[in-house]
Amino acid sequence: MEMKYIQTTCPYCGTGCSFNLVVLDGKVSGVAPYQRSPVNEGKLCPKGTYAHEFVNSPERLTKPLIKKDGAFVEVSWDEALKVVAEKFKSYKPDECACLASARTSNEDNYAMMKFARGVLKTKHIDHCARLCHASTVAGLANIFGSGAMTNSIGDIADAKCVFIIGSNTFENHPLIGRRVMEAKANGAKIIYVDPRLTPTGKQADLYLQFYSGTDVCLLNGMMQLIIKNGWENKEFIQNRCNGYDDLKKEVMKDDYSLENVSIITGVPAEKIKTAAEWFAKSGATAILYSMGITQHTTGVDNVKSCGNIQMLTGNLGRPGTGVNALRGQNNVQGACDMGALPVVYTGYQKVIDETARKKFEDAWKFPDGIAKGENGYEVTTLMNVLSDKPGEIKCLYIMGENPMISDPDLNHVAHSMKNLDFLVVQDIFLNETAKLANVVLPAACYAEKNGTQTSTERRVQMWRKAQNPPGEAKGDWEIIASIAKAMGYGNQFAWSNSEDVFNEIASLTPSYAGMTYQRLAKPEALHWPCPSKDHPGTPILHGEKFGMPDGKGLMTGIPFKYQAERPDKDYPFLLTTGRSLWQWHTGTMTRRSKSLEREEPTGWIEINTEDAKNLDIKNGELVKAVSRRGEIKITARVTDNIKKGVMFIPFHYAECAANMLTINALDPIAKIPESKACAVKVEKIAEVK
Ligand SMILES: Nc1nc2c(c(=O)[nH]1)N[C@H]1C(S)=C(S)[C@@H](COP(=O)(O)OP(=O)(O)OC[C@H]3O[C@@H](n4cnc5c(=O)[nH]c(N)nc54)[C@H](O)[C@@H]3O)O[C@H]1N2
Ligand SMILES: Nc1nc2c(c(=O)[nH]1)N[C@H]1C(S)=C(S)[C@@H](COP(=O)(O)OP(=O)(O)OC[C@H]3O[C@@H](n4cnc5c(=O)[nH]c(N)nc54)[C@H](O)[C@@H]3O)O[C@H]1N2
Ligand code: SF4
Ligand SMILES: [Mo]
Repeated sequence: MEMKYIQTTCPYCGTGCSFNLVVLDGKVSGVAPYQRSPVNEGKLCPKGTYAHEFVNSPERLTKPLIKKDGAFVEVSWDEALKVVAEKFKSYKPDECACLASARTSNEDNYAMMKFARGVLKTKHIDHCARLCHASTVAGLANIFGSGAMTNSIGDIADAKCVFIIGSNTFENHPLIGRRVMEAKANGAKIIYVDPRLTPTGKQADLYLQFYSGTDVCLLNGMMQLIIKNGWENKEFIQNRCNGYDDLKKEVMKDDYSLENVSIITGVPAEKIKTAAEWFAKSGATAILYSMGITQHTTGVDNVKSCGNIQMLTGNLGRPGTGVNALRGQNNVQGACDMGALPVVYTGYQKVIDETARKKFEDAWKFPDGIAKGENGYEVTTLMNVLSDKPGEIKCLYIMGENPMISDPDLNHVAHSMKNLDFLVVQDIFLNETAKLANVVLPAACYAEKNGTQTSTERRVQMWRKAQNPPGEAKGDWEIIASIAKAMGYGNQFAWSNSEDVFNEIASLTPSYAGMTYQRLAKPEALHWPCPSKDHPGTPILHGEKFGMPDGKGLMTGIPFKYQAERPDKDYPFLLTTGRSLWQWHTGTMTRRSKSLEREEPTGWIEINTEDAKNLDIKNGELVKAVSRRGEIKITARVTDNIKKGVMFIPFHYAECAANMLTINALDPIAKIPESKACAVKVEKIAEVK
């Protein structure tokens, strides 16, 4: 028997842990620690520990599939490519749209971006970052000039106060959670703000249990207290920020008096006071936030408020401080960096900037030009256009996404998808979206390809091939290149390996320009920006100045607004949604991983004990949860850990899909849906006698 260890990085979350894949006789069969990564030092959470289990699942896609008379039939690659190429060629430029994937490598996303803009000549390309950190990208770029996590994971341990708002760090970024515990062991105070007392909250020194969607109100209230007590960092404000007067005018309003804020958020006044004092006086406060902040119609406002309070207290540009937006998927940072967004090419070079457009057009050398320099549709807008203006978009090419479970208001998504003329899905499993496709293309998973991915701390790390893909599955960029070739654009996609793709990326992307596979192969890899071959990379952003034209951060007054749909007489509860430690999104991988699936094999709705009593609902009982958009049957989990009036459903489970209930209401700037707040009612299911 031949055994080898192949060092690679985790395919799940944006923390970017490394491990070894154990390969027995050419097949991935286990995970073993890799001690030298500074990110996780050999430690892993359960998903990393069992990241081998889905790889050789018998349900992996192994052959291209074409739907004929309503049923899928296996076909050869030649036939599949011919059908796809002919169909793609039949559409006008902006009649096609592409969804790239935060699950796949930078090389795969770059290839998809080049394919969309160069081959299909469409301006419509986006991916799941829209459902995730679109508010961060828009919000932080607006105030700091760069839309990424400001600090590195390691230096969270240096914080004197860690303020966690809307992030269940211990379950969703466990190896970042480890740094929070290090900070605590070093004497830092941990403040936790969430409607649910999660495992993260249970480690906190101070817990603020509040109503979903009242983040801006709470932060404005804290800022008022900070200013009233003279705890603001006057020097930082003076030297490094613009807009203080604007901020002050808003937060000093009576609306944000301690009394009002306490009523609106549901947090006792004393706790808000303590939070403001610890926050402002610690010497180094790090904010950690994630979906509780971003997934709102006020997502951008929430993000900017986190920036405001950090500028007010001077907690930026030093170790242990920062606005740390914890990016979710393994490579969501990279997919954004690669320009898999409707407004930018790689490295956030704007499509509406003619110089940038010309740069890519000249470098790519498509004989018939590339897409016009116009912004395309976000995935959420795309779903609305498909539904409301049938015929405008005819064709969709999806790589590694499952909107039929992950997008809000699934009845609406299903209606949108029906209006497509042609759908191609490229995935490792036949997910719920693939079932609707005309053509399904089998892709290689992380363990079967070389490539790079960029973690939440902007660290660009390697994936290394450990086994061959099952059957005839192929790497994503290779599939994209084959389609391009079948459409007559072979020259533009003539890469012979993933390193070729990466070198092309580096040549067109200033923040990646100094990176090579050789440099990235080191255990610590490199953080972008890394503009030249001798540059050491940049773990902390905004040390001396911000990325704004005048180098100053922008403070803005943010008025508090409620969510789009508030509880009322008919739908009296606030529903929020999120994740479980054991499952990953739409479950394609974790539900095929037996060690993970057995821990949480189906979904549940968390109901506060008092609410359950009033509704006459018992723990473990099957109930009906209903919103204005749909209903599901789901098991009740009665608990004191959730705020009265608020309910929670993890969105992983197709059989009781949270997104049947959620609302397709969008932040006006980021176009992110309000997955964290809508109104529901819950009913007992009458017993059948
Ligand atoms: N195990 C596991 N880990 C994951 C993932 C997974 O699917 N499973 N997904 C990854 C991805 S892509 C992402 S984006 C991250 C997400 O990571 P998180 O953001 O940590 O995940 P969520 O559970 O969606 O939401 C976090 C918390 O927000 C709280 N919350 C709800 N409403 C509000 C609100 O209005 N305000 C505030 N402040 N908080 C609120 C919820 O109660 C929840 O505890 O996790 C990544 N890690
Ligand atoms: N209600 C509610 N809805 C939410 C959220 C929420 O908190 N609440 N969170 C949102 C967030 S933050 C996110 S990020 C999205 C996630 O939404 P999605 O990205 O749609 O969810 P995933 O299940 O991660 O889907 C990824 C797909 O990629 C496939 N895949 C994995 N590896 C590869 C590969 O190498 N190649 C290819 N081609 N395919 C691959 C998987 O099999 C899977 O089908 O969900 C969003 N939806
Ligand atoms: S913390 Fe994230 S990257 Fe690390 S092992 Fe767990 S899922 Fe993988
Ligand atoms: Mo995400």
